[in-house]
Amino acid sequence: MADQDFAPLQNDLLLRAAWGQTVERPPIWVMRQAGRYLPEYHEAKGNRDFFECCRDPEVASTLTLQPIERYAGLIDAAIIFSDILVVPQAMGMIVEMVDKKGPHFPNPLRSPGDPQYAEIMQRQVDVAAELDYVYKAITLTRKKLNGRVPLFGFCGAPWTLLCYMVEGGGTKLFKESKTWIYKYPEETKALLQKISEVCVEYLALQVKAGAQIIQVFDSWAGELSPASFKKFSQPYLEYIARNLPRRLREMGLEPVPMVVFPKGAWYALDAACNMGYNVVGLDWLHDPAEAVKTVGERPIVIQGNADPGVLYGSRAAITEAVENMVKGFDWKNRRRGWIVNLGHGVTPFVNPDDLRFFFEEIHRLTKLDEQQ
Ligand code: 1CP
Repeated sequence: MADQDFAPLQNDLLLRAAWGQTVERPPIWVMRQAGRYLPEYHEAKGNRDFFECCRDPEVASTLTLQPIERYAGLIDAAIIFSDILVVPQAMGMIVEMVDKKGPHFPNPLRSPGDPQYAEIMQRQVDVAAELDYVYKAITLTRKKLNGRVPLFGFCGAPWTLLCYMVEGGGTKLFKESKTWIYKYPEETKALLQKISEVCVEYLALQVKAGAQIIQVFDSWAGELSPASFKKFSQPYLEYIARNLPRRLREMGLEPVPMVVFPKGAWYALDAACNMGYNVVGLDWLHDPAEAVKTVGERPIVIQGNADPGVLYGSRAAITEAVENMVKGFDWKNRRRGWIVNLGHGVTPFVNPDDLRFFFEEIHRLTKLDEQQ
């Protein structure tokens, strides 16, 4: 697919902002904007298994569009309904989604001695065939969006995917992940490299299918020490940022803006600004004004970063959180360099009307005065 195969964008604010241009207002979207907090999500999903929804382009595109329809005119991007764990699946691992518990790998990669390790390292993953359903969902979603807002593609960062592959699911302890990096560093790096190569091809094929911007989610970056981040996350994030544009050129496709979200790795913000991405996502541990200072003169856009927990609070608390961002990111003076988001995904049980209020407050408080 090429861009001319789809309806022209009526709202390209997010793309202009992500390329670092001065814009009339900061674009807004939120991570996990499709999902469990929306009653229409549960209705559309019914009793279907989570991955069954991801694999059905009709269902995946319906779920992707739900927040766009509910918050029409208030948000500036859609993100394809899928999961970061489709990559380990494509690499040959079994992943199930257990209701109310999250992802579960019945047979995680416990050590480099596990015969699965050699299989994974040797297998040439057919990224086009294995993840064909994602590309179909992206193309169908682009058609259904009909130019309303741009569509994000995404993948998990190699480090975060490795955590899931070795832990077998969510964890608080990171026992297996830490065992891998501290006991088998070379085998860990080889696996991270393998995952990175799959990610580059996967993202390129998402762009080919119609994704207009991509985000790499390093949700577990903050579990690494600064020294370990340099060894086990940063080189692979850089590999993706370097090789995706190259791969897109080879495929005859235009480059797209690239976003990296190294959650929890506040110490790595300065490094993240030099990793080759256009946009760096911030979690809520960052002080916006400090982040702006760290970015300095570099042409890097920052995305974030209200505490998602504020959506459990009062309307006054939401207004205050928005005011803090508008002030901290110095929006009225800079008018560039900021994409509004939460510092992580919307959490379950958030009242969708409170999220609407958050969006409305952003619009209200970022309006430029007439004379500006
Ligand atoms: O609007 C959207 O953003 C929906 C698309 C989306 C994305 C971008 C989903 C749907 N998952 C993701 C990314 C994802 N998946 C990440 C990175 C972002 C983040 O840190 O939140 C991670 C870590 C996962 C793994 C995952 N999948 C978890 C977390 C488990 C843990 O370790 O804490 C969970 C609960 C899922 C399931 C999932 N993925 C998406 C949804 C809507 C759900 C819930 C499924 C359900 O219960 O119905």
